[in-house]
Amino acid sequence: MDSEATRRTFLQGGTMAAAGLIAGAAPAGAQDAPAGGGHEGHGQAGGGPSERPAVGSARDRGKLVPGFRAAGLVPVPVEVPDGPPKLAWKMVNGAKEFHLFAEHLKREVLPDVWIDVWGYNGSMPGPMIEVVEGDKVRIIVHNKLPEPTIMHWHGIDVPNAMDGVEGLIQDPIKPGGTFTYEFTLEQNGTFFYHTHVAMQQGMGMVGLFIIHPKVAHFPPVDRDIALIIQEWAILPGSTIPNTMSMEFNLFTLNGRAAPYITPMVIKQGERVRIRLVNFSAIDHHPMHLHGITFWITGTEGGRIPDTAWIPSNNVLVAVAQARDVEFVAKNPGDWVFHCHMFHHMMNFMSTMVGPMGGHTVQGMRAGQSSTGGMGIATGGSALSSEAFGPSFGRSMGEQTSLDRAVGNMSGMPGMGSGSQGGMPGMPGMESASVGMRMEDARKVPGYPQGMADMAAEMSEEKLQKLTGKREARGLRRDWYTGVEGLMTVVRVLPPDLFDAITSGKGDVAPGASVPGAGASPIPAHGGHQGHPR
Ligand SMILES: [Cu+2]
Repeated sequence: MDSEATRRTFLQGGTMAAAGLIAGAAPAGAQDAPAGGGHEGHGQAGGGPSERPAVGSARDRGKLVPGFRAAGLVPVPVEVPDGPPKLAWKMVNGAKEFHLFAEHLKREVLPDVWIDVWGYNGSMPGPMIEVVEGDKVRIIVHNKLPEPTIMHWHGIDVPNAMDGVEGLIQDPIKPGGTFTYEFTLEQNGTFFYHTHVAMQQGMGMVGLFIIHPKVAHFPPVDRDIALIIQEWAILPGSTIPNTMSMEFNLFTLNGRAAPYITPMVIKQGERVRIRLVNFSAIDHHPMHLHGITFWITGTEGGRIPDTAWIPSNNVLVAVAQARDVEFVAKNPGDWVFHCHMFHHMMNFMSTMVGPMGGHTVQGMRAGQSSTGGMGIATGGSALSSEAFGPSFGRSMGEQTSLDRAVGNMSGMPGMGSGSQGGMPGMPGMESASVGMRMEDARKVPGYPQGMADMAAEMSEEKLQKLTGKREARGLRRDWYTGVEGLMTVVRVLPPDLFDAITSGKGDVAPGASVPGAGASPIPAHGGHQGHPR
């Protein structure tokens, strides 16, 4: 089948199906409408303008629909948002020779928030090794850490002596020492390298190892993007991950937490592959894409035959797994792509809005009773002065304080309508969300559900680091207030807007990339005007 024709038909069919949906849509607020209402008009046999491609067909949800690139070519290089350049190699004695240096470094996970990690060649995650099936590789690992380390090639079918398990296979690489790994690659897919020392993994010692086929898989993708998921316990007042913790308060993609993760800027109509690697200690991450159905096309075992692909918009990536997903970016807009675990959609998640008392300055209160230590409220609402946050157990209450208790989005207490910086319990203060007096709002069970967050205290300098990126041009002004934790943005842009944004030239109005929404309103709260577009 002619691929260009397929693509055209698919895009056209998609538009018409969307129009059909709008025509047949149920009215707003129709929660109690009879089942089946509002769904006629698409997907019916017999043709018609609103017909969707048949389930199981090549065009089904864009399954085998190429983007702009012709089939039969070499694969496109993999992009690693926020990652370092891929690892350079030299051809030496018939092998691509790489050098990896294991070392301590600092990583800026959020604007001006630096944590101490271990990685490779000055970066965490380490630089991507990107090679081609059939390559012979020689990777020399240098240990610049003060303790022994080792290297494992996750998912790659290496000879046993190259497998990198200390004791079982080889001696660990001593501090100051090196070890040479050498093997030939006889597979393709999304793999990764990592230390096999468990606690070192928790310090960040991982990197991508992408093996391309010699000819791109069909349908060819225009964009191939890789993301490593990690989780961290950065306890109050510390910059060093607590690798013993089994609770985590910071989640990163390629070593950055949202909203500092760089959005993916896609031209409408491109076929996109996103490769996900989960290098978390104990958590799976259900990665959910809004607005676009993708196909799950690969695992850490390589390519899945297309007969076994699964359509989804949520791919569960368990610990140590890789998942490749592919989609045709036909639906324009700014779409979040995020872990759907509630606690992973925040940074420095705290106990329930707990007035933790600014312990980042004063230190965590120790020696509490079990009631106080667990943060059990005995005196009224969650915002009462008696309700201290927990001092041990699940507490991670970084960034929380009495003065700025909550504010995960505009309209939460502590943010918006001039209430910023106010004390939530202050008599007469209004809740910005409903115009209710705070003492009345506090009577609503469960209120408030906001968590302290980074956005609430962003300085202009920090905002510049988020919004000053070329990839952020044309986003709504307050975009970062809804993009937190393990979350990034897939920006699907019509070609003219794509060109305007990626060129970096001229003005792009805030909100231009949200079709139909119009320009961003003037921000209601001060301090955010004038930040770059
Ligand atoms: Cu998660």
